[in-house]
Amino acid sequence: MNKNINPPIIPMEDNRTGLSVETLKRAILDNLFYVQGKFPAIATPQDYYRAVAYTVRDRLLQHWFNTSETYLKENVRIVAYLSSEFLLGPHLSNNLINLGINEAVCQAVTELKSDFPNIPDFAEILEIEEEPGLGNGGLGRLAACYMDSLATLEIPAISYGIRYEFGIFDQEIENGWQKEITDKWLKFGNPWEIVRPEAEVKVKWGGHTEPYFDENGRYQVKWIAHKEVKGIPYDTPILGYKKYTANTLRLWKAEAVECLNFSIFKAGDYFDEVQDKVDSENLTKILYPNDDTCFTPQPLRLEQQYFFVSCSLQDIIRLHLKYKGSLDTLHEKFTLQLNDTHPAIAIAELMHLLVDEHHLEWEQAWDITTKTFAYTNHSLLPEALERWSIRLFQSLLPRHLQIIYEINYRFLQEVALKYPDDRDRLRRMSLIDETGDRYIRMAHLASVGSYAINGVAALHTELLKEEVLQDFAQMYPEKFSNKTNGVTPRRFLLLSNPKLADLISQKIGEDWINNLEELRQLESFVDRPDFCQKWRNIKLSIKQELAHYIEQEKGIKIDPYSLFDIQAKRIHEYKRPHLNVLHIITLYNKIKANPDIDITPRTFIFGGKATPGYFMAQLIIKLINSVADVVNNDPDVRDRLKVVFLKDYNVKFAQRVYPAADLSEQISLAGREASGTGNMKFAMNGALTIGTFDGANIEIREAVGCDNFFLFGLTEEEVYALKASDYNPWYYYHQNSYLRHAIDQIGYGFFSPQDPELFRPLLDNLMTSDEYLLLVDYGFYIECQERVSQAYRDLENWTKMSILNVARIGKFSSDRAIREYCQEIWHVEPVTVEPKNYL
Ligand code: 26Q
Repeated sequence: MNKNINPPIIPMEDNRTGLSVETLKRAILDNLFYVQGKFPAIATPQDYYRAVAYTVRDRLLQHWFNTSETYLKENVRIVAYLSSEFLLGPHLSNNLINLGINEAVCQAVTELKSDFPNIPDFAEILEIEEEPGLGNGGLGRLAACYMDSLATLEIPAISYGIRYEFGIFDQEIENGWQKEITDKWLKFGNPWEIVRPEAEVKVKWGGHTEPYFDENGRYQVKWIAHKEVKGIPYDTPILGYKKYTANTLRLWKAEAVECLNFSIFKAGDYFDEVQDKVDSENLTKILYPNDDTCFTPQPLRLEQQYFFVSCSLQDIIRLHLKYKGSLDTLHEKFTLQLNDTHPAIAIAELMHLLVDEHHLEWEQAWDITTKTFAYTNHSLLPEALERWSIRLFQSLLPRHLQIIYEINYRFLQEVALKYPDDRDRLRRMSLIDETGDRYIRMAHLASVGSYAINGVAALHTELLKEEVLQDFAQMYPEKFSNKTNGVTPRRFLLLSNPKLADLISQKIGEDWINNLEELRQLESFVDRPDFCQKWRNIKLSIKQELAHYIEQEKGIKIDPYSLFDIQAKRIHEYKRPHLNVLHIITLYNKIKANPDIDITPRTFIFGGKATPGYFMAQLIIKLINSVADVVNNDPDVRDRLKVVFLKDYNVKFAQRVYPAADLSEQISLAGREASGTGNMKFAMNGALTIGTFDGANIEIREAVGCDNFFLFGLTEEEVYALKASDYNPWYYYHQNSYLRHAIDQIGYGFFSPQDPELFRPLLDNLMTSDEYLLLVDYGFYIECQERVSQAYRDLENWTKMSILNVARIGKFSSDRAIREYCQEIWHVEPVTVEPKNYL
């Protein structure tokens, strides 16, 4: 008898890497049981989210390890991106599309649902993820878009930042006012990070310095610090779109050093010691909800900056020495990008590490340092520039203060050599501001210590060279360049607007996802009525979804056929949401004066957080909500106007808002918005822009064509000239009866009958200084909005303009921006990572 001794081998996919639907189903249940410790009958939606998240993470781990291994083996040049903020948005959906397993995982969840009905729908699972809100706004989101592009373009990169336990606050609206709630993004843990305690580093503070002579008789300085904390790295993989490259985001958490000091114990200072431990751990507790309009020096913020910078530099040096050899080649193997001045203390820290710890000569250390760093500026407002008092520096970082003095001394000698007898220039360029109390000017430190300096839009870079950094641009013209911002089309089109993305791919294939310029092919479809109809239908269905959401959330019924006019961004006076409000009031008054007036129905949607303590911004939120109450409830309006303020605007929510917009409000005062990136995201989703001659608006208009962009308002030169003359808001007030009416209504309490004086501070501001020239631009804005209303009546033409906006938006991909950084600043090359099986 033929006996079969060996049982047949049934090929089975590995639970953690297999991609078939069957394997994914098994893996989800497996992770639910073995990682979450739950079985289906008792699992919560959160448990299921995590089981799916782990299932997805499992599938990218090999790529991640393999990427690091490839970089080390091939000894490649690496970009290290230093940023105090990373506004990442949810990981799960992004990783699903990057791995190309969205459909398979969706199907796996759906099939599991027939056995276990308590599993949430796939869409609900995606919604459960609490996004890591580790940033305030544009600057933090830019860092996240750039990481996406770096990985997708296969550029060797590592990003460093802070693992804030509490990210940007959650916003509630109570009685029209913003209320801040602590963000608890880590409440259920974070499945995307892996802690690496073995790579901890120590950071010290305070104390004093002592000179000494080393064994070779060389003068050295020792920093005797009095406090020390540990930095523990938490790593998150950042996968490229359909690539095997997974770069690392390394975020540092502060922890107290292990053992208490027993000599202090004996001295009875136990409680002081415990307090010290608590203080250390507080370091990375919270993200400062600050904005870029006004720099307020909070000592803990400087400690945070120094903490993450020191951790990151020590990490880089350790990696470099371990794999790449000696310190004199540091700048060849790494280039360090400073995302604004927040990490600029890195320049002094690298000098400290090279000179004091690794005993390089000053000149050699300075040579390495100035070949290592590059600096991006994000703001022109002089009052937003970071300045830290000498006193604070002396107590926190006494050695770094000495180093900065030394850098300054040598630098000013160079200035004096180049510009003899120009004392004023020396005063202007010094790293130390000595006009009153003495401060360190971080933008000057960054400019002197970096080999490249860039602005984030063409106008911004021009103004940077003419204004805030003029002297530096004269002295080092070769350092300066422009790198207009970009945004990732993966998150902000493919993921956020799947219907439009599908339609586009049906027509032109999928190449646009990695090469956004390909969208230009859509131009040939603008005259095809069936395509235009589909485009319009998609926009309508997304607007219906948002309308449905708004009705559920706020009980406000909105008309999906009305023009969706959206301003969603941080609330700042310079972004002028109150100009938008003046337009709403004007339309309202026109209806009141003539209830049968034929106006284009509009839904005004606002979203955005205001810095706590920034009273004027808080008052603007209250004003929007107060005007909404009046407009939405006045029967004369007959639903032709609706005003909605959507609470808690964040990345997740932004992804839902951009696709629903007909009109994108980009109405900052010319010369104030460095670039803006929301403007790009709206246009990428087919919204038309009403915008000023500011930031990247100018370049967007140039790209999409001036016929497809609603431009209004003063130019930067006109703003400059008007500010130089004696501008009087009253003149404009008296000139325009609609403006007068709207202002008077706000002033006498028409929108706040219970508290007629409520908006007085806002009004006083407008009528005394009107720093952002609302009264001047009001007339241009209203006239332009009238053109928008007329244009929206011709839906066919509007659709064409919408298509052309998308077709011509290619330049604003973060891939283009990153390619420019790679070629013109960093000089790094892509490195292909091949797939590899580790087990
Ligand atoms: C600084 C010191 C202390 C505490 C907080 C801060 C701080 C934090 C965040 C200062 C500034 C920021 C954020 C700035 C920011 O988001 N700027 C925006 O950057 C975008 C990306 O380049 C531009 O598009 C926007 O125009 C710019 O406003």
